Amino acid sequence: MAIKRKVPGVRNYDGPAGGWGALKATATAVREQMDTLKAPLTLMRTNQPDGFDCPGCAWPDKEHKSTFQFCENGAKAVTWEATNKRVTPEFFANHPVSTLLHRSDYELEDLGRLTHPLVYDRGTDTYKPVEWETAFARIGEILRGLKPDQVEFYTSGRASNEAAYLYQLFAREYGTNNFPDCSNMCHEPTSVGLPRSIGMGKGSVSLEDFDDCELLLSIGHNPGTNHPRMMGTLHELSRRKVPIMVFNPLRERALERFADPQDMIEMATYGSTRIASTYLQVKAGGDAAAIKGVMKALLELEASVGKVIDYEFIEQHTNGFEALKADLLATEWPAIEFASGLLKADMEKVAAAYAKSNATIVTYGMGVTQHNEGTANVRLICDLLLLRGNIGKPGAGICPLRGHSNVQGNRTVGITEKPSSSFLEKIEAVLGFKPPAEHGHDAVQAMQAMIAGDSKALFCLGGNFAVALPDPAQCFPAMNQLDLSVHIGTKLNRTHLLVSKETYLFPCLGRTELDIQNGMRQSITVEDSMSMVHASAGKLMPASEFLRSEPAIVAGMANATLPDSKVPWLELAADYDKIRDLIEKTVPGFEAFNERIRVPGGFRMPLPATERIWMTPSGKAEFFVFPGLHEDKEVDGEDVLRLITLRSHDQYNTTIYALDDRYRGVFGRRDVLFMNPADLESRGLAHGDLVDIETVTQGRKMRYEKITAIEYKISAGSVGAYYPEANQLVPLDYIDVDSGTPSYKSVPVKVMRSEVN
Ligand SMILES: Nc1nc2c(c(=O)[nH]1)N[C@H]1C(S)=C(S)[C@@H](COP(=O)(O)OP(=O)(O)OC[C@H]3O[C@@H](n4cnc5c(=O)[nH]c(N)nc54)[C@H](O)[C@@H]3O)O[C@H]1N2
Ligand SMILES: Nc1nc2c(c(=O)[nH]1)N[C@H]1C(S)=C(S)[C@@H](COP(=O)(O)OP(=O)(O)OC[C@H]3O[C@@H](n4cnc5c(=O)[nH]c(N)nc54)[C@H](O)[C@@H]3O)O[C@H]1N2
Ligand SMILES: [Mo]
Repeated sequence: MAIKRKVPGVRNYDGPAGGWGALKATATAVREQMDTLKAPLTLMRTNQPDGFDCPGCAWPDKEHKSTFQFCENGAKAVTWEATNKRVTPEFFANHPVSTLLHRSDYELEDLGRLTHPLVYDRGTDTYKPVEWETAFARIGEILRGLKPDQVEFYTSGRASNEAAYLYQLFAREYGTNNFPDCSNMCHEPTSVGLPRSIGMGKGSVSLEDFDDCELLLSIGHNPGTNHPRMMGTLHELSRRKVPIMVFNPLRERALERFADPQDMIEMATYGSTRIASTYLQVKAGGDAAAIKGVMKALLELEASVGKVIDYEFIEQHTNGFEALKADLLATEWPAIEFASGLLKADMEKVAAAYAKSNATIVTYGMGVTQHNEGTANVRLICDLLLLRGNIGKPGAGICPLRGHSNVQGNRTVGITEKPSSSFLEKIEAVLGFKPPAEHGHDAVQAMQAMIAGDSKALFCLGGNFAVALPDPAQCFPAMNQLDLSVHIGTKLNRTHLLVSKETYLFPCLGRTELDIQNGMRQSITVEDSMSMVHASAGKLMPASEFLRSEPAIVAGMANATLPDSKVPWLELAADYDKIRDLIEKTVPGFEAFNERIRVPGGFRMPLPATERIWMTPSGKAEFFVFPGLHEDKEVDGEDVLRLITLRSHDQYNTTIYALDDRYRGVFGRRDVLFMNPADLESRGLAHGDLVDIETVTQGRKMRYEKITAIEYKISAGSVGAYYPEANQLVPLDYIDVDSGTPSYKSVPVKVMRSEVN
């Protein structure tokens, strides 16, 4: 075999995930962003009972206990916000927007925290400071001249419950349900699929369930990077000898081996713990076939040894088992093997472990949801769990790993383009205005309406809307056509620079910062992945004296827009307890809200399925028959590969902290394409060759040119590249029809050698 060529910035990573490398990376993040004296205290306050909630991820903490939970990527999220760097009006005066657009996403956010409210000045092509009230008045004036359904209200899941609640009230009193949100690009298949199967749109497990669980199936998520606090739980499970079976096209180091920085002995001895007991490298989009295979093997086990299917549970609690069984029996093994990329023996092994386990948890992430059949995938996972009564019993259940730290809470308090009639009725009864009933736009629909010129204004409560969406070639110009765009953010990003006829950029307080309103320190609330609602209160001095809180900015805009409003906007923004009182009166599950968040750890939202109460139309959990074996629309052509777009270890969505992806062995660069050796070879390519990627679409040509192909442990037929760069290959209408979520994990592409000139 030929010796593998050396590729700059690409090398093997042999160590475990976590360990001393994680401590070193944390130290670097701190040194580059913060005053080293201030940093330790700030990090110690993360996720403490009286401190702030980590903005890094939505994994819960055990009773918000007081031992400091070390987490590398949590530390990056905190230091990124608590940075000493500032991007000031002087900077903006000297840097026209058109020149800033040449900077990378990494360079833009690295400029530091925004300090002043800004308005775009077309004459000089610069952002200039503006008075808050002047800006609000002008925004109100423009909005009063537009039809409400021409305006889009985007939310990124970092916003607090209080900010999100006021925001939806503002949009609804103004007259629209246009609520594109980051969830529409993320876990919408969970929010749509779970209610159909188990009668609620949220996960059913609590952190304590992991203590009783006997088998964990991890499908399509990368916790070492994206849910780092989950690694402590996985580490404990492995030490308890609980089998952890992973389905993932890529070999993710943290799912193989992890050294827990909390574990002194492991650290001192350079030891590590195996995580996955079985690692199944499915094809991208092969999970549906794989899960069907596991269920088919389970039926075969039932036929041979018996006592595998929980008939009592099925009889009492479910509908549709016979149809599922018939479908599984009719599906042939060779087709399952082909579509999943796994062997029958692999799926039988999982089925055997599953049959043995008295309590099984399935955790899943974007590898499941971001496919053409994302919603159906979620339902298939429910099928698997229902077959053995694994919902509504201790140690078992379904565990979607949410993205942003409060994305679940945003949905709970009303950020949805399809509100229920009971919620709207409550709003009318309590607030005294009639909110619109007609459904609004989700994220892709909002952008499509902007491209068509139908939508004229866009509000962004956080996030990086245009960059997070697919197809920048279409989305970026659409931003420029708008009459108005208004951004509430902490740091500068590309969406802010895609200016409209009038554009405002409002700097807000972050999670870590003191929020004083009317002389009183305020706290906000968030809901984690396991439906625990708790308070969070920042402690740091704000990045600038001109910042306002998100609730204050939203209330200010609403107050200036709606002269006859029924809502006492400024009173609410002056005391968040009053916002929580309104949430309590209009959203179920928030009884005694203000009292219960004063208890450390907060409280859990009601989750009927955990008590085997099924809020489906039939009153039972519903089995679902996944149509066929393919998660993604098939396309012709033998040399078609499936492109997975994913996150590096040094990024938070579109925020790039640094250019390394340590566990995958990539350093100082992001322009690589992970490929299986066989796929390289069959194209006459070698590790390190420059390639072009082209999307196989009927429409316009989409190409990503001159990217370096590297050999990687990824399943044959699947290739991987980093998001957001690879969004130029994802068509905007390439979605899961049920949920509207883009299929970012399965773009059909061809890979060819670049023409070097
Ligand atoms: N540090 C950090 N933390 C984060 C984020 C971040 O960017 N950085 N983002 C936050 C957000 S918003 C979210 S949604 C979550 C995202 O967390 P994840 O769900 O972990 O997201 P991805 O990085 O997109 O990784 C998806 C994983 O799925 C695998 N995969 C891809 N396609 C398939 C498939 O077809 N089948 C299977 N079985 N696996 C597949 C990939 O190899 C990868 O390991 O993390 C949140 N937390
Ligand atoms: N190709 C591809 N595309 C994807 C994905 C993928 O896997 N592949 N994943 C999708 C997913 S899961 C998601 S969730 C979306 C993410 O989409 P978004 O949520 O829109 O994007 P983020 O990158 O998280 O937003 C970063 C910006 O948020 C702002 N920000 C940070 N903290 C705060 C705060 O406290 N308050 C306010 N107001 N603003 C703040 C900063 O200005 C920062 O620039 O991207 C989606 N896009
Ligand atoms: Mo997400």
